[in-house]
Amino acid sequence: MFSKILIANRGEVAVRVIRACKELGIKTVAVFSEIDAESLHVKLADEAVCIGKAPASDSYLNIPNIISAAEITDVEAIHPGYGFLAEDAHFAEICESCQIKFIGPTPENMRLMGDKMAAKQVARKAGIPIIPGSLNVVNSKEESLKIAKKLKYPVIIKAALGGGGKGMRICHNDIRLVSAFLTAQREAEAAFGNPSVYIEKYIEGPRHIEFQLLGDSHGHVIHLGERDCTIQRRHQKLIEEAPSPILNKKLRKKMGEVAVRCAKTINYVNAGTIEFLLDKNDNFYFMEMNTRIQVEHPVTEMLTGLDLVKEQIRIAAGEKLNLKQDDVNFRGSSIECRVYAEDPDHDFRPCPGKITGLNLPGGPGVRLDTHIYAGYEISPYYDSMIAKIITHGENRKEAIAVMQRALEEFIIEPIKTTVPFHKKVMANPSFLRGKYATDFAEKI
Ligand code: MV4
Repeated sequence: MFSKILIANRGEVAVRVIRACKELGIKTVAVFSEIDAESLHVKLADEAVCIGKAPASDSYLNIPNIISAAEITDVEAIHPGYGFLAEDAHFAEICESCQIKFIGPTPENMRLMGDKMAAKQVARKAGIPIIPGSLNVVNSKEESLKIAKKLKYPVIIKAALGGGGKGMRICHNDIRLVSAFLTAQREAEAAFGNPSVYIEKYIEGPRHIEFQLLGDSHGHVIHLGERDCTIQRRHQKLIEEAPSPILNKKLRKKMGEVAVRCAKTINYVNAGTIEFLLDKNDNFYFMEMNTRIQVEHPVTEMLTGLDLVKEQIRIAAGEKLNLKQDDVNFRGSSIECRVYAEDPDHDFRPCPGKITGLNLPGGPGVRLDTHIYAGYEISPYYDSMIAKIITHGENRKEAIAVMQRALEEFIIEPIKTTVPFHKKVMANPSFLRGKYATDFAEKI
């Protein structure tokens, strides 16, 4: 096992990884930007190294500075968290070439799944249904019109290196398609440095269901069930829950099996997630694979009693999974509400500032993953997510009741947050019945 790990991240996920390390008896090194000097992850780690100025490109994305910090502090491994360099195959390669273990999938795993069209073909070969669409990059508007004609409207344009909804465009007719095609190319170029886009049939009113996977370096892969992440706004997830209120046993078994098979065909190592779209007729389709620990991983941890970050570290250290598929137990129901520092009265724009008053929820069935504290100043430089409230109950109704109670306890001054939105959702009849689709958050 490693004796010292560097955490190449900030915020709640850096705190989360430090907690796992402490429990495993591993020393921790935090890295931080100049503006993050007073951050919780810096205070909790055994050592901390400043890696540059506030803009992420100068610090949390600055590979030479992070590798220098790792060399100076003599760590054996780097945990990238999520976001920043977590899915950067090049960074993982540099780590390995410096004899530092990257705690995550192989560079090959990341590169393959980062190419969304290549990923679809892998999934198809593993027996997962894929959404009908172009098999290759679409290079001209003429070609896009031809493909749309074959698929029939509505269609969706996606960036080849995209994911997470960035640069996506839904089109209902030829006129819109031509302009959307050119905009999508430009957006893809700006966001990913590559203008390649592809086209798919647009699935209307779907659910987003993802399966959590763990693979070790000895060829064993298991799944830890699904999370329903349908409630999103502008491709930002707001609420996740498990088990999904709309999956039956048979469908769950089938989706879990194909997800495992897909991961096995690419010799997938470490924690990963396969995202599916589920349509109104219970048809499921492969959407993409995320090659990292995800924000919403605590939902699965509450349900299974496992610690996914510890599993990641053990896998990276070369240990075998000490769990077989049948050993995974699922108990009750779990929900996560993401708290963003955003102002709902001003189109959900980020609401940074100093926290003068704070009460965080607790008590039975409540888990709080956060880096905030009274007196902390929320920076405008990074993601505006400031906390995750995760609740557990013996069933969905109880998990919701615990969440309603926890949301009442969450008090933060003078910051505007998504807490009022979550309170509204937890009292919404459609949500309570488990009946909602991807347009739910925009309509409520
Ligand atoms: C889709 C889709 C419908 N049809 N693809 C959104 C995030 C990214 N991973 C892909 N996304 C979608 N892809 C086809 N062919 C609908 C979405 C989508 C969505 C998916 C899950 C949750 C919320 C969503 C909101 C808008 C669009």
